Amino acid sequence: RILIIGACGQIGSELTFTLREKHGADHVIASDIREGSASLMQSGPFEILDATNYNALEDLILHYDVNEVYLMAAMLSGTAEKFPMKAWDLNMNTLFHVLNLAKDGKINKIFWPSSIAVFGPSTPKDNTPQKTIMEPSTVYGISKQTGERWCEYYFKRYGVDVRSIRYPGLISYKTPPGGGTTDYAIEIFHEAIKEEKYTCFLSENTALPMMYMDDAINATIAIMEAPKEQIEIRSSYNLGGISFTPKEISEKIQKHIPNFSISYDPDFRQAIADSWPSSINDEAAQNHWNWKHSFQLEDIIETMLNGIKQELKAN
Ligand code: VAH
Repeated sequence: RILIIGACGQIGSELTFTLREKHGADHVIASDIREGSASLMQSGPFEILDATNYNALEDLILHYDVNEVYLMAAMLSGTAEKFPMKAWDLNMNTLFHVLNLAKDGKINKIFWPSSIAVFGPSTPKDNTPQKTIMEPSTVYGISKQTGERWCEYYFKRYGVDVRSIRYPGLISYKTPPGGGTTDYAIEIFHEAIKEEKYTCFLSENTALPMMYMDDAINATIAIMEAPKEQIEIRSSYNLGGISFTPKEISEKIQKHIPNFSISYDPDFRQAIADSWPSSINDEAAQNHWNWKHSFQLEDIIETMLNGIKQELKAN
């Protein structure tokens, strides 16, 4: 069986639905520190789990005969700057627990998300290579860089089959944004529909790597289903997608919502965004496990606007 840790989160919730469709609801155990949406809770087995508690996690793994774990619980960049030690504890100890359970033979495959946040101000910003200088300047980025080192160590030393992707900013309408710096690209759609205006917490020319959630979910499943020998990189794979600025996306939204206006009031997250790349080279993922993203910016805009309007009608 599959266990998803952090199943109520931005990626975790959509991953849960997709894996349940693919493998059957009862094959996928969803878990989180708190309950999720009604649709998630009704879609299959759910367990409240504090994944920093090793014994609770081990009990769940053994009780449900879990052999594959997707560790999607983490504190994201914005919130992690407010609670550095809590972020370190959550992001690192959950990873150590899952890696050690695999080392002890209780799990045989792990997915662990890294992020373009592993890159820092000294990293080349455009078309950032898979292998390059990485001096992350955020708590979240440091935890992801360290996590990548441990994943590679557990693979090389103990043969743990852990696979990882450096996600760019992810955009979706099915779950609310969760404390990320890239989440302006989600908020802007909700505000454009509700208020026809948005105050952006990043400056207008802040280019960041972004991807629609469906592409990210497809990449996650593709890397997990690839034959072991194709996963040549056991730290984490760059995943590129597209790149845009708040100015570019707001101009495209205005084509759909002519009265939409945007203003800019950069906050502490501007420094986080400035430390990250503008675009990512993901040739390694393309070459090793046939990765290819499909959503372009226009597709993202249409999907988000239609999706939010449908959700508003449904509720
Ligand atoms: C964040 N959405 O903003 C996450 C992600 C690359 C950004 O890691 O923290």
